[in-house]
Amino acid sequence: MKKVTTLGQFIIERQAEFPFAKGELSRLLRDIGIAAKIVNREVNKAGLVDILGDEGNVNVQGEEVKKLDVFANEQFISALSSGGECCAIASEENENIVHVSNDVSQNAKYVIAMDPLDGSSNIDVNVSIGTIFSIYRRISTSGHATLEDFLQKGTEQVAAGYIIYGSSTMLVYTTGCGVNGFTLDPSIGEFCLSHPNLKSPTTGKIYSINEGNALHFPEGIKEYIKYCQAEDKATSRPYTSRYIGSLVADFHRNLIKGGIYMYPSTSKAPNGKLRLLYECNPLAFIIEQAGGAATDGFERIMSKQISSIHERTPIIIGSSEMVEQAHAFMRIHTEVKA
Ligand code: P6P
Repeated sequence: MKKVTTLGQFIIERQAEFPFAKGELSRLLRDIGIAAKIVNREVNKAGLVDILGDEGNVNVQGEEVKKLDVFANEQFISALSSGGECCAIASEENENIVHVSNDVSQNAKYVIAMDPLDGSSNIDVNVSIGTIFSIYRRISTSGHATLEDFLQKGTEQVAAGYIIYGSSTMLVYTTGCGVNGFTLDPSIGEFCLSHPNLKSPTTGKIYSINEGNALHFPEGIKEYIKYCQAEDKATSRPYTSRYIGSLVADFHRNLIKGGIYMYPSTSKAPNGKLRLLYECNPLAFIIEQAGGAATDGFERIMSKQISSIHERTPIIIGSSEMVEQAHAFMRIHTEVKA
């Protein structure tokens, strides 16, 4: 009988990894795990109760808000607020920072940026969706958290992770000491260590991009896609095109199997679509810890200066050799243009 390590046991065993925390970060990760289980329960029965369909509102991004988005946002904010380790939250669902007002949390050391339910347009068609989170140590020393607490480079993250609500529900996170994956065992209601010290293959045969936007891609991306599609047995090409349209699902598959996900700038979206603070930076932290890479086509995602909490960025993320190959095409075609 293999030893089962729950998320809680693992966090305690690895406590020493958090040089600054006396247990606060551990409790923060515990609070996220609790909210994830509650959201998972609703996601799994979304088709059975009237929680599907549009809330009738639109979120700050101008996108239709599904009831499950609202529910997930509320659950994570509630769990993080009551846990007492987080003083403020930036969420895709909220235009401004959400300050945790209870006395305990006022002086908490950490702030969290999150996309509570990414890929929500897939909820009604039973496609995997996910939660993405990023944890920073606050810079401000007292009172309410400030925007500056959130506008830190991705290199300043103390932890990052995602939950994927798929054929099974997994929580994958890093604190900068490698990546570990936990699968929810519904029979005991615990996330159990299933993917210790996750490493991503240095290369792969899968490329993920919405080719419906192909006319508007930068030349370098167009040329890289042609490279992926060319016949070359020595490099296992043509690669396979896999695009679910749910970032966490596409990212997780590529993390495990090897592959590359691209959401480049287009003429319609000059800064791409995905959010730097609570989508790209946390996934960049994970992929780098797993041996992969994440850039905006020119610079490392985690080194980018950030100027607003909902700022978008182009992203190329996945197996290191594939990201480098895409970069080479971007460099050639940018130099040519320049
Ligand atoms: P498009 C979902 O809305 C999302 O934010 C990501 O989960 C997904 O990868 C991307 O947008 C899909 O965008 O423009 O290809 O539909």
